[in-house]
Amino acid sequence: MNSQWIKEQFPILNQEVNGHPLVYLDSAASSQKPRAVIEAIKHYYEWDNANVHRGVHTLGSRATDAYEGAREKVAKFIGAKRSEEIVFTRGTTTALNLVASSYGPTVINEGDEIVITQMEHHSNFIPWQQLALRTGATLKFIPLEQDGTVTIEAAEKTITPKTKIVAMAYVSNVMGVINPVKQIAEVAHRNGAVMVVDGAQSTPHLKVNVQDLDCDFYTISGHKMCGPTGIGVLYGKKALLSAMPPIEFGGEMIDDVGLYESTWKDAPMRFEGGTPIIAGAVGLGAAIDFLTEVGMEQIERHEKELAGYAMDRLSQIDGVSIYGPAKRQVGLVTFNLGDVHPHDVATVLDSYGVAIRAGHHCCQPLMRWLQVSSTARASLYLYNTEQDIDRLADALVQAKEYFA
Ligand code: C6P
Repeated sequence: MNSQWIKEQFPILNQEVNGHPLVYLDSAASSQKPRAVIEAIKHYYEWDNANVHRGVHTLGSRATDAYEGAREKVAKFIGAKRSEEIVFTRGTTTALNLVASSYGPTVINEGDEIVITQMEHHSNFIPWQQLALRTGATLKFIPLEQDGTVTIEAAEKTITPKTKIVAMAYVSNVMGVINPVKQIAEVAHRNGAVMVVDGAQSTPHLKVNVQDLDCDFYTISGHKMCGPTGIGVLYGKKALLSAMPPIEFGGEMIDDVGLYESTWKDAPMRFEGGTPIIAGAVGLGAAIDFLTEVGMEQIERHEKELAGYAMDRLSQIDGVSIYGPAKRQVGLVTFNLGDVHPHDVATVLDSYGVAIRAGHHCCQPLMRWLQVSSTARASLYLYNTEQDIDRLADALVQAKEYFA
């Protein structure tokens, strides 16, 4: 990877924060945007802006082509069989809630089981918890190993013929692990359950193929993969999406509206009522072009190497405790510095121009499992370099001295 060229593509990185060149290590919360994405959105608003699927005028057709073109790009990027399996949403949160609210009640009855893990982000936790509460189903957890990983053996023991839904993150936003979702999907299917994969943290960093994973649903947040905020994706197998009822009603999702009854378009349109997030989809399409040009395998390799370097540097600092397995699979390091509150650590780091996240990372059940209330987290992306890690380590040493 040409680090210099990549960094130059992200104008926001070329600035000083608190008198220091910015080091952005909070990409798991939201990634930065390359020039190509910013330009694509600008071009759309300057030349093509109109509503989609409605007007017959030229701008309407251009906007529709751009929007549907983005859907095709997403389908290809994640290896879906066809673009009708791609529903545009606001993000992973909306996508997971759509599955829980629409698909959930069609299969879950009292006594059934929904299986998740304790490492799930609240977006992949609360929708299932609430569905279980509404229906009288049992929420079960695949137990985590000591290092915070999930094993296929543990999944085998938890998933039973009563299980109707298994939901799990492909990549944890705290533990820095890749979960064996392909193998767990196989266990789910053997027991007659569907597999829902939260892809918020995997799609930006790994080459993903939903057909190879054989998951039934898969979710994406555009803003974590160089795209704009407000756009995401629910992938669903065609037969499942077509059998699901819509949960939002309005323009363009209908087939025929009668006085007392109505019928719906097929998926994905039935889930995209109202004016959709057109510029967001265009921006996501541009992000996919950019990531494809750089190469997902290259990005994955670069981040893994950098994560190893970050683990080496941080573990050499006395008083730093790192959570998750010793060997990093993805570019994410979650840690604490002695008993200093992570918000204080993040504030001192910010004064050196280093941006990290501190808090519970929307994973309170996992924090309980780790027996901490919050942590600091440095998360990497394709634009980070070893120098960025050195700056993080140096700032942490300063923070340590400051609090001592
Ligand atoms: N995690 C983080 O800093 P949305 O907000 O809908 O784009 O994504 C939600 C979400 C779902 N699953 C996982 C694994 C996630 O990491 C996230 C978002 C951010 O870790 C913001 S809380």
